[in-house]
Amino acid sequence: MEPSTDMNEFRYLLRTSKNIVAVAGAGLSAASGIPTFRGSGGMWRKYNAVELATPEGFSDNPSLVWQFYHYRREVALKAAPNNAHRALSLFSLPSIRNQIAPSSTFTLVTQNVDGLSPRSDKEISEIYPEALDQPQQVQPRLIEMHGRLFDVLCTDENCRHIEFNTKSPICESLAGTEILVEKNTLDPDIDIQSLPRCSQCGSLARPGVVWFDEVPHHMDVIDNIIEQADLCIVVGTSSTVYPAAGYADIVQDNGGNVAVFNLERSQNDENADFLFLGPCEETLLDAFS
Ligand code: BJW
Ligand code: ZN
Repeated sequence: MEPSTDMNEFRYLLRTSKNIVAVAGAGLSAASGIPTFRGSGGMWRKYNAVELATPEGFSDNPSLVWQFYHYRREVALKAAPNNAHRALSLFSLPSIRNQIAPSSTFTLVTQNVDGLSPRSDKEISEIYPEALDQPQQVQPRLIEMHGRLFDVLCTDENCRHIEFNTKSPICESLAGTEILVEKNTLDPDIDIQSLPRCSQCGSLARPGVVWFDEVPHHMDVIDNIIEQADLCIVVGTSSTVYPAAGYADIVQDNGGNVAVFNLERSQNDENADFLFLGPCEETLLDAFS
């Protein structure tokens, strides 16, 4: 059966669901000017994912990888949350959610590393300070499963110090190299000693993001949330990268429902119960209204 596109029917489902999870991807931040990975204009069309987003790529050439992540940090620092982030942040406030989905829990599991969802949560909480008085749910509001662009992680196994660092540029040797990234002419020879170093032990540091073949963060917590969920809202992801790509199936296998919000058709969306094609910064606002 084709997925329903009836927004009123979806709003009724929201109202009657008890454990709601949203699984988000790069499309959530597209309207903020953050490039996606796949599809037209996607970063993996222009840059080599194996060179730039694997542990082997980093050990082969940390200079290339740091330039790529320095560029990504600079783009994210200049960006601001959009209406899709805000719609999810508002929905994550119990006082607001109660009017749309009474007595429910909600967690946003995002694959994005750009920090825009936590920034949006903070901004919305400042607008609705009374929401903080509401009884808090046990589950976290937000999980950044692929790490954070602004975490800097020590590569020394015995140290593993991690630091949240929004310095721009992160170090002098990377200053201005964002132009090289845009031209796709990265410099493979920046001296390793002048790349970001651990503030505790001085070893080479790496971006605190989850690369291919690495285990995403908070897997136990996420697995539990997915097992409990009776509604999975899939937002702006191509649903090609596991384990996130498998969450909708698990919820459906457990008898729950799946609603996909994407600009265009995505992997496996024919099996969804609801499909809302269009920019999520518009469709999500409509869904939660
Ligand atoms: C809009 C929009 C708008 C645009 N509105 N929509 C073979 C088969 C199956 C699995 C594997 C396999 N070989 C290897 C694997 C595992 C591998 C994997 O899945 N590979 C696939 C490519 C096949 N996965 C891993 O290695 C993961 N780890 C793992 O599996 O560990 C084992 C383990 C797991 C669990 C327990 C125990 C052990 C790690 C994956 C790490 C992915 N890392 C990256 C980089 C992160 C850092 C960084 O940002 O640089 O994560 S890659 C990249 O892809 C990034 C993203 O988070 C991720 C997903 O991409 P996303 O978000 O879906 O973006 P796009 O561009 O693909 O899609 C955007 C969508 O938005 C499109 O659909 C647009 O239409 C839409 N859109 N504008 C709404 N306005
Ligand atoms: Zn260290």
